[in-house]
Amino acid sequence: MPYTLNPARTNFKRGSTPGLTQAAKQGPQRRQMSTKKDRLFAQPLQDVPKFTFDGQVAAVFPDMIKRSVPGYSTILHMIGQMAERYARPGTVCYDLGCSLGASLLAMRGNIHCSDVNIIGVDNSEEMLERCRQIVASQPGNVPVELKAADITEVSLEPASICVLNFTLQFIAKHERAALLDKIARALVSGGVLILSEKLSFEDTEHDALMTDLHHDFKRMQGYSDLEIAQKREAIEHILVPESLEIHRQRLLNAGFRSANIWFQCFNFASIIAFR
Ligand code: GEK
Repeated sequence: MPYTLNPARTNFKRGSTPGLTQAAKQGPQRRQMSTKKDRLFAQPLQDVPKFTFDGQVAAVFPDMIKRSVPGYSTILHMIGQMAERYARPGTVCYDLGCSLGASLLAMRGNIHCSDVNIIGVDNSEEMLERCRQIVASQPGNVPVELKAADITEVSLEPASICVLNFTLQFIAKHERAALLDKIARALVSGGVLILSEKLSFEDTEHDALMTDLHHDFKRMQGYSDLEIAQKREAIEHILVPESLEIHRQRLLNAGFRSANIWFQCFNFASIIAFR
């Protein structure tokens, strides 16, 4: 069942909402920082379970993604900036694989044109439940609808912006082209896809260096070697990165007129593709 938020309920002035925690009053970034620290892989595990977006992950997700993905906060800010530029009246702005709604909140805070709807889609009920609470606690003028659905199955309305912020990497490789074809068909002329992904590199030496630098980044963020190793094992075959060349070719095949990198830090990058 999709969760539909009544815009009238979320259309309040910043700081004027009774009953919210101080962190909630200070905006999405501040509130998310107040969530639990990610210690999910801190203790030695006999059998490292396969990674899933369950309740435990949802509870620590803002801390986990911020300390695991270099540039994550910058990308969110820039998604807001791009939403301001590319959102069009009479269209939808999609956040596909929205998790706790960080990208859709970045869009909502920066869309100034009228008659725009934001739709967030995620197939983790636990993620979406927290997302619903966070979105309802934040001020905003643009209506937000949250759908519990598989993004490979959901049908898309005419859209000016689609965001896949580190989501495509979790979709089975053989389903990625069909998903991008569907997004390309939904986007209006001049519409954009923002596709952020962990990348692999054909040059094995460079690939190893980027992996090393990423692990250094995680150490600097306070993760231990054990946490890094166990998370890596848990996520193997679940998060499947591909090369920039493969991403670009697939986007061009789907009908995007261009697809170029606008952000990269080590093996994490974001592409902007135009219809
Ligand atoms: C952010 N975009 O913070 N259908 C729907 N959702 C899916 C599917 C699927 N088939 N597969 C995975 N997901 C967010 C971060 S996280 C990235 C996105 C990360 C969802 C999954 O439940 C999770 O919430 C999200 O995609 C990936 O800007 O954890 O590295």
